[in-house]
Amino acid sequence: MPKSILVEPARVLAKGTIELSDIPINVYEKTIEDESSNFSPEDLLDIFRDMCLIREFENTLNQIKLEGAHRGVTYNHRGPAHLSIGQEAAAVGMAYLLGPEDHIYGSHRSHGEILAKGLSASRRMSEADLSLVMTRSLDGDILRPIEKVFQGSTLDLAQRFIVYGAFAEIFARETGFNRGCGGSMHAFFTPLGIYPNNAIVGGSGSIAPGAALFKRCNRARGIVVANIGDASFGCGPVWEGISFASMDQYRTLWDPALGGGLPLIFNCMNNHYGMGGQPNGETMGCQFIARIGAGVNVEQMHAERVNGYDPLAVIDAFRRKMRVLSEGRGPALLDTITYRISGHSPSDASSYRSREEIEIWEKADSIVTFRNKLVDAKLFSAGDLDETRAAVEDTVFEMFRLAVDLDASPRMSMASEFVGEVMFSNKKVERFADREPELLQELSENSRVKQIEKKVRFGLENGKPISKMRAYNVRDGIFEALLHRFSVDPTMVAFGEENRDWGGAFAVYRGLTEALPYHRLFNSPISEAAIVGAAVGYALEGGRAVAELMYADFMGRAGDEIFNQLSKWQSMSGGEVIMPVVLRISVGAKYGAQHSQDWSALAAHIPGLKVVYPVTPYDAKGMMNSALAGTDPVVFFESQKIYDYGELFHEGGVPEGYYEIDLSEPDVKRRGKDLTIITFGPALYLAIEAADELHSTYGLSAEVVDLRTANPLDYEPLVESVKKTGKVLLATEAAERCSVAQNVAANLTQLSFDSLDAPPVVIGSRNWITPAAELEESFFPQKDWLLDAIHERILPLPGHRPKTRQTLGELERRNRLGI
Ligand SMILES: Cc1ncc(C[n+]2csc(CCOP(=O)(O)OP(=O)(O)O)c2C)c(N)n1
Ligand SMILES: [Mg+2]
Repeated sequence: MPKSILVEPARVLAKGTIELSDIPINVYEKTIEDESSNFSPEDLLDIFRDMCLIREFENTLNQIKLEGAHRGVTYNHRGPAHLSIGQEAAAVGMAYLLGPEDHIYGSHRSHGEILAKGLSASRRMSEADLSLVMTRSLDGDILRPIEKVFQGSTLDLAQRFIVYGAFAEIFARETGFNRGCGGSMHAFFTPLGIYPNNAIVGGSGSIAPGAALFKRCNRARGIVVANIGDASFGCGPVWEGISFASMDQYRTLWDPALGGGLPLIFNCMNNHYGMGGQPNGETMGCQFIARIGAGVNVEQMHAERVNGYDPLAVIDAFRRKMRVLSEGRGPALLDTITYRISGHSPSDASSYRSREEIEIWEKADSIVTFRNKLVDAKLFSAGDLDETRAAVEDTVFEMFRLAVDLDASPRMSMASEFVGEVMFSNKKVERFADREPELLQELSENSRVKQIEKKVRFGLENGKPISKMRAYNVRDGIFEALLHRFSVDPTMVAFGEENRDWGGAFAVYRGLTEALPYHRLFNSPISEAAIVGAAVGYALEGGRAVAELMYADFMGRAGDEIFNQLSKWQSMSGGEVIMPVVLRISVGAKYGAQHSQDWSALAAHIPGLKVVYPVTPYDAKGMMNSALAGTDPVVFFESQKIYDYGELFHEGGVPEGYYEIDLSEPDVKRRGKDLTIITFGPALYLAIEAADELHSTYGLSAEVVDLRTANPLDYEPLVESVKKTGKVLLATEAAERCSVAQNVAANLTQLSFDSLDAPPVVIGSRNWITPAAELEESFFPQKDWLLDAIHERILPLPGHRPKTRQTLGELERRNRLGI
């Protein structure tokens, strides 16, 4: 059933004005006395202590970066340290109300947020739970060195655990939160609700909405906070994330029982600077980040500016925004004003700001101001607070000393393959939750299921292809695999552009609209970065996501999300998180230069992605089944040319039941002995045509091997084939230069050198733009190109007269010209 949001001329053409409401600016004006019902003196002391702890943590790093020593302990920290001295009140205020079920995502400058969140979450946990977190995390490796130097209460131990885990991570120790695989800009620790911090400015802006989506779709407790800088509001993915997070459908079309708008706060840590550029007055035009809310939705994202130099003002704002989120009226936007007294990094000479400016903010120091407030309110004496501060500084120092000690806190050995081992999780998970998957109908009632039932699951009858109407095709294979997993894993969701009523960009999802509630299959905004980013956030939270990009050509729009986020969080977590995302990417043709490129090589080049390209219904179903049962990010390329192809290779056709195909295995599609043709993508069908002609005209039998996958890739079947034939041609529809086929050719040259009669030859598309549909034959490889290349460079074909230029001279010429 299509949704019904009627578009009426009378309404959309009616005269009027858009009314905006006032955006509050620094409205908090309560005194400590006014807040007495919200905070006990101990609570206020905790806030003070946490701010001091963060300041000392950052001071320590500043000292060792600038002077190579702190309190007599020398240390050379080679990596970065983006410090947040001055931003402590904003961090502590942000975290104060959050428990372990509330999840924060952050930026490259998030040490303070991590510490504040860890401390706040630990205070909100039972001793037993907190102990479990510490003893179980990394098999106790973080805790063990601390226990050797400290015995005390669980909460005091937790304080040390948080400081030590963060220091050790920054110093690349095995005992760090992420075994040193994350480092300063990426440290995180999910058991306390501290999710990835991102060295890509604004990176969390597209990921956090997916985390909040998980909370809604799975009715999980807690909220999500995206802590991002003021300059990050210039980033496209941040705007896309905001747009994804504020879609009307959460409240208009989704089951109200899910809770409405996303429980997400975009919290701008507004320190007034990028590195040296100033969003306010120079690089942006909004003057107030809070103003952005006015352009987003009717509720203006409940945006407001908050005094982030007063922790209580920030807590007050969070309390009010959290109420808004709990009413299903999220997302919210906070413009939390703060100031970075430290440089962007310790080497920053602050050439972009005056000494006077820094001094004014130093005078307004939030820690001193808060201390004086507590003293003025007669809650604590100055002496008490100074003692508290000194004690916490000592604790930070002890943990620093422990973290730099190579015996207590070793680094991973250089010879270790650990990083390699955590690139992929390689697990299988049937379902990520035990509840019944939500479906709108019995699957046997589904129109698409019924339609497929009538199809013929093998594409040949008496050796001849059957009609496209009757043949079970590639689309059906992908559909069946998806439907299976939707019916098994209740956490599984799919989204992308035109995914619902339209049936997915190329009708793979047709029928799913009837079967799935809105929140399991929905249309996203045209925001490729947010689509992939949200899938990443969703998976980090513990669910399975399928995201779709309409064309490979749009990968650029989601470049960071594919190349830096989807691919890297498993390994940057030190193997602590998994990334069960399937990113379906359709490869086009006939649509010219910006809609017809095969960019599989871009994905294959990036460590941390599995990259597959099945081109038969049997392979599509089996490989999608594997991708959807696994825990790794799989970029799943699909060719638009062959969506409606029947199964021509797998005898017996495509099984009705469930089966998996190993994602690393190439497949011999036709046996032969004289020559191997290796294909990637739909070039398989071209290779079959060429093999037919080699046989009929030249009496040669070619073995055709379909790679099916670019990474991981088991070379053994390829090496075996080449051992037999001694000759190999590779064919791909991707532009030839730096293609997956070129990489395989290079490796085969090494692996099969002794078997080869000639170097492997790669035939791909020209290194041009894809021309108009009518001219595509000059661009995509054709049968003659393959035959001519074999003749010129591998095995002279008796009597063959080349129709195209495939000589070595031509290869050189093209490369010289760069085309
Ligand atoms: C995508 C991207 N562009 C540029 C950079 C380099 N860079 C690192 S921090 C930074 C400024 C970020 O400013 P803001 O978002 O306000 O955060 P702040 O540093 O002030 O905390 C820049 C440009 C980056 N890391 N990522
Ligand atoms: Mg900034």
